[in-house]
Amino acid sequence: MKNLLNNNIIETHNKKYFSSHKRDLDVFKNFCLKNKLNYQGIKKKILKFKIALPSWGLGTGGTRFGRFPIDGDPLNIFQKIEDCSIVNKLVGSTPSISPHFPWDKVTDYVELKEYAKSFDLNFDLVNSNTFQDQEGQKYSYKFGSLTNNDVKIRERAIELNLECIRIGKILGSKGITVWIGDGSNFPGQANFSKSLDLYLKSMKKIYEKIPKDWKLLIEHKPYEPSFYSTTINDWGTSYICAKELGPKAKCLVDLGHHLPNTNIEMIVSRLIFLKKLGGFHFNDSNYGDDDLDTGSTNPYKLFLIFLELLDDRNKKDFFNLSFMIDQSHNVTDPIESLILSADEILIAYAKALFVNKKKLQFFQNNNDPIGATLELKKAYNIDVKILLNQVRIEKGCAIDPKYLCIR
Ligand code: PSV
Ligand code: MN
Repeated sequence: MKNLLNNNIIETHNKKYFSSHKRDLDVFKNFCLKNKLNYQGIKKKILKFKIALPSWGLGTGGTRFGRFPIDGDPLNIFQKIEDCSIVNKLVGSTPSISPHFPWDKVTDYVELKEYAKSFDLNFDLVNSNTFQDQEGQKYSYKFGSLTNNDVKIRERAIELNLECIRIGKILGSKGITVWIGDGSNFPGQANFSKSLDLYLKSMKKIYEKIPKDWKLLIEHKPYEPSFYSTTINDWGTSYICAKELGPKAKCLVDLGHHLPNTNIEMIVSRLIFLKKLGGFHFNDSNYGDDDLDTGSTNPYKLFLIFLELLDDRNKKDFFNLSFMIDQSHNVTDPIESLILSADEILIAYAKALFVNKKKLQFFQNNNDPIGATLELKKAYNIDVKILLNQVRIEKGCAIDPKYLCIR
């Protein structure tokens, strides 16, 4: 397997921290024993947990007000794969990459798959971009894609999604995420029902071509680029469409795609209840799709989301969900941001695994809000860092890659 990391960087780093880690691990194991916490069982689940990296997250992000590229920005999908391999070598929980087309278009997809494989990486869900025009594009998406009034433009957008499916099959992907920016910017500009009807008609044509073992994920978002109305604006609309399309269609929750203070954990619970939760785009948000790094501002919410994901109703499906990071790195080195974000996701997951469900249910059944909330805090306040360090050691990764980001 190819390795782009500087010689011995992991070994040197691990040597430095290994003896203190061993001491801390003993203390942590004793703590688990004393408190009847299932250390081995929880470690096993964390070892199994995988997060996909977004190909577009490896380049420096930006806003419409500007972009500040850094040295070493990857120029193409091959270089993005190389950067993903560095992240995964260090953290061990991100073995796949989610490509976006046409951004990541190449001439030979077999070669692309092989290139990823040479770094022990594979391809996660494919994504279609019908929210931007590409150079020389005959039909414009300015007034929408799958819901455009013009049948030729709708057909073009459908065709791009079908092309993504064809590419995804070669890459070994098992699904596609469809996010469209369609909507309107002025009251009266669009007929809401007509847009939704056109969306469903277009999506049915895409759904027909979804392979048996694939999933089609619908991603909702309340606004941007459409600022007055968006066709697939919320989880309810996403659910209605997924239900109408069929069993292979599910809903994807991008954490940033909600209005401020939305109870996202409850949305997660609803979609689990309705058997339509398909996947996640992790990031953090203060206002709305501001693409902050995962867990950077609201780690407790992330923990509450994982708690819902660990609901008994989701037991069978948990590991079939597609977990992915989707954030824009405007002021940081994307590699460092992704390392930290992967860690934050595992921290939230581990803490949620430590919640004593039986006790929680007891407090719930006895109408004891303080008891219930303290039970959550008890788990949330456990320092799971040592456990995650141990997981990384067992995977041959860096004990704590965060320290490599500190200068
Ligand atoms: C839209 O804001 C989004 O979250 C969708 O997932 C896109 O595919 C992605 O960002 C890239 O722009
Ligand atoms: Mn997203």
